[in-house]
Amino acid sequence: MRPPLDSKLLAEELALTPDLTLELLPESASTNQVAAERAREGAPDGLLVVADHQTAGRGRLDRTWETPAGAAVTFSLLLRPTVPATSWPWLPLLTGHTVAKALTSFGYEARVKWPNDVLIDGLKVAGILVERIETDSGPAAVVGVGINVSTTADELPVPTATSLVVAHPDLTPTREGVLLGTVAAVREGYDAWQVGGAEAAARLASSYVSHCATVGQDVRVDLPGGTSLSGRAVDVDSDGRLVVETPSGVEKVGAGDVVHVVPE
Ligand code: BT5
Repeated sequence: MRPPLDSKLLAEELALTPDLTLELLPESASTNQVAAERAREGAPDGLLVVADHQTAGRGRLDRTWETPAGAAVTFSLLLRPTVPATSWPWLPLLTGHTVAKALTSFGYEARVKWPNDVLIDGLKVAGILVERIETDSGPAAVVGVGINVSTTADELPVPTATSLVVAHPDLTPTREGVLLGTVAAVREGYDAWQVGGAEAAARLASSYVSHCATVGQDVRVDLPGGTSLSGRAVDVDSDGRLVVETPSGVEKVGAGDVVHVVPE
């Protein structure tokens, strides 16, 4: 049995960050679901819902996120963005980018697969699900992040997954350290983007593109309805769409329109 998260340590560390409020749950079906409920009840920006064990984690398109008890970091950060609606598609990309940055600061070579999977050695170590929730006080964003920390190779749910311990057994960050470091990176990246206007948006876009594993790759993009397009991913445009050069011309795909992006 793995130890539970150190609630005292988390409370103490987060008390130093006045723009975050911790709700630590020993067990939860989905932190995104809890954060969405809190948003509808009027919870303010900065609520951080953490599950020590998440039992029915959600992915995109009704997919699931599976993590054994005590092995992962699973949290949702409630934000109330004031950026124009056209900038919202950047929020999941920003999250993946800043999670990768946090993991890099711990010593891992983490990269983002467009739009927001975080990879180490080409395998998925973290998944992100950003949901827009309509509330009485305006739209809220629930930024959900799951990171495989001490999950062993046998416990990984799919062959395309990895964990921090599998990727680099010599580095042994704690779940508390990964959680605090990641949340701080997301919050900091978000705050800079949220208040920084066009200049911050351009800086984020160029930093994202230079750290994105997908740009420069030959890919097949699977679209809803069973169709797909193949070509070279060459850029991410100002709306966060992946720009793909196909034999029949340039196509731009938004994250919401994509089922899978597969390297070819
Ligand atoms: C995601 O979806 O990757 C988003 C995952 C978000 C999870 C967080 S945890 C906290 C918060 N609360 C929630 O309920 N969710 C968020 P998607 O891109 O659809 O990828 C899902 C796919 O990843 C699955 O179909 C599996 O193939 C794979 N997968 C499932 N569990 C995984 C894991 N632990 N590690 C790596 N891959 C996994």
